[in-house]
Amino acid sequence: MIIPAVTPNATYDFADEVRHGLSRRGQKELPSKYLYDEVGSALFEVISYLPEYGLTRADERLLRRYAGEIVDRVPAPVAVAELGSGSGKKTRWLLEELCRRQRTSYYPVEISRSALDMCERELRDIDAISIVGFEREYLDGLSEVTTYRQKNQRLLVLFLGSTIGNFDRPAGVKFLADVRRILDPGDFLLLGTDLEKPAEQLVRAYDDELGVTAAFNLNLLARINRELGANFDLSQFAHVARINRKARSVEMHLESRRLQRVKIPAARVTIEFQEGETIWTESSHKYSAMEMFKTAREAGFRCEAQWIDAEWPFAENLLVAA
Ligand code: AVI
Repeated sequence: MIIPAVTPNATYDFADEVRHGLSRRGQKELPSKYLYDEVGSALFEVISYLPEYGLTRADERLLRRYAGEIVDRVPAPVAVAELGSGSGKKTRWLLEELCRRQRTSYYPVEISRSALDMCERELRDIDAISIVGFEREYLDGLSEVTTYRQKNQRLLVLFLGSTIGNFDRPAGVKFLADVRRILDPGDFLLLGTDLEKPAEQLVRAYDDELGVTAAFNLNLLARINRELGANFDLSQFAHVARINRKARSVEMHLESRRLQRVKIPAARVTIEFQEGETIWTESSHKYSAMEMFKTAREAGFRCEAQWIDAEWPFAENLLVAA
């Protein structure tokens, strides 16, 4: 079952954020959450298979290998909420392990309806599972999930795939603290974080040879054309992946190849781009393994255990609400 979005004004919000992000003085920006429409979600799924981008496979390897250990640390009865479930494929390992021990309610929370549908199709064959998806922003969805939990049930919240890395560091801590406020003491958060790696490896991961990440990034302009009636000429923008050493992140930008003007009727603006000017569309922050212990404390959690992938440095951190 899927609880659909309650916001009838989704197109209006998109137009508003596009106008706001592109009319700024200085660096133009678009929120990375808009990368994930139906086409973007499908392209991200392809990215997860690219040899250059090992993040999703590392995440899945850890969950497959340590599902038993992770579940051992979370006393039953437990319900599972997942923030940004994506296709749900890597969550299967944890859910199967849990469902062998108890009947399990699983609550994926996603703003992308197509990802929720994909996730439900992927996981509904697991024995002893019930799935209720929420088409919501993460925190709104999680608050609603808590109204479904039974009295003695703990909540295990999954925030996998290093999606936390798409927030800047202070915003990441704030987000975790907001999650903590929704939870009860003793609830769990399993948090996936991509670890630091050499710059060249990161640039290759975010600017792959086949151009899938470039298409993923450019699709944001195509989406603005489709949904807001804009006239972006995609051939006049180039995908760029850059390292930001100070922020310890990789940034994705779309760089204008020439001086040009773009009309976005539903956002009631015309935007001028200088040659070489960029739109910043996403940051992926990378972490040290130790830093999560401190970050967890700052947000009101305790990091109880950590599992690290040897092939592609990535950590699964099990946090307990203090
Ligand atoms: C979803 N998120 C954690 C991915 C990342 O690595 O930041 C999105 C992505 N962007 C480009 N490639 C993948």
